[in-house]
Amino acid sequence: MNLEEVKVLYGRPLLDLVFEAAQVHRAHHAANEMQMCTLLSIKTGGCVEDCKYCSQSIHNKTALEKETLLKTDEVLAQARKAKDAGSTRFCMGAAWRDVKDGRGFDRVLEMVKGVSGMGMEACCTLGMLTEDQAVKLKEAGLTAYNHNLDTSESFYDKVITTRTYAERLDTIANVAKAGISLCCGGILGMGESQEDRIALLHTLSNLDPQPESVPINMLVPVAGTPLEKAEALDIFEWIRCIAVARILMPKAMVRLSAGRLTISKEAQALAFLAGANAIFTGEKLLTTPNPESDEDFNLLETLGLKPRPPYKDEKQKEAA
Ligand code: SAM
Ligand code: DTB
Ligand code: SF4
Repeated sequence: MNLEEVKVLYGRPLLDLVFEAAQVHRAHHAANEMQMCTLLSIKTGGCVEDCKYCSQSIHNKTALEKETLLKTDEVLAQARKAKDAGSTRFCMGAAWRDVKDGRGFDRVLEMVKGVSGMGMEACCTLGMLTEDQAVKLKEAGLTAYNHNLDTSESFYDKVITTRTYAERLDTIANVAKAGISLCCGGILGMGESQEDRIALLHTLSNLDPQPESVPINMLVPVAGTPLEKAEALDIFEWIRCIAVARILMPKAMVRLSAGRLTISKEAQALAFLAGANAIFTGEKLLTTPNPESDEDFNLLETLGLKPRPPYKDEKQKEAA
């Protein structure tokens, strides 16, 4: 769809949108399946980028303690715990601007091998990536790489000045060239306009190929960041974005990412109806808290949602 068409779609009555999104969702996915993923920060803080929302940037005066790259054993022990708690995808995040070849990257490759060897889908988010590095990650068994556009191209420089939108798109292209699934989304509630949200959804849906996974983050306002006092986004605007993402990207996993802790169960249920079909479980995201696992399991049980098995897409392709 072109930008004008996305604008018209976005402006439709909310319940019409939710209804259409639910139909699209049911046509392309098992509607009562939810993908459960767990995040781990494998290298925390001290990041040179100036992302205005982030607890991990050296430009922001947050209370976060910096940590060096975790040991492989420690990461694999956490992955095992996540698996035992029902997660089927494990996502490892590093507060890096870009990946540097050498010992650190070699260790990440070991982690990816270990996680995929456990039968879990392995995902990484490590900052900018060259094509060669993407190929190495693919060979190590990586399922998906997360690299977000974060917001519209025109709002982007109000949020980040140390790397460009074009650089983000280059990394996204390198991931696609290596044959890794792309996980790419954005953050809502950073003070962007509705036009910015529309432009972000338009750009995401026109990526070729479309992302396999679209994380929708609601800003977690972190004390000491420039966005600490950002006005909270109306929850129905969040639902609207989820419905539009589902309609524009029918095959993607639409992932409720940061911000669920402050979103009511009822609003999350409406988001699931509007096509969201993946969540992060576990007490922590990367550096900020997430809902308690028990609460998530109770909600899924109440709604009759079942965990999605790992590697489902690949198995379906093999069987076809
Ligand atoms: N350093 C890498 C990068 O930026 O590409 C990977 C980790 S970074 C923390 C991954 C994503 O988390 C960001 O692109 C952003 O969309 C999201 N994120 C970070 N802090 C957030 C916050 N306070 N609220 C919502 N989303 C956030
Ligand atoms: C994404 O889009 N959201 C996740 C994942 N990709 C890596 C990270 C959310 C981070 C929230 C802030 C924090 O915990 O530091
Ligand atoms: Fe660094 Fe990623 Fe945080 Fe930006 S979002 S400051 S790149 S860790």
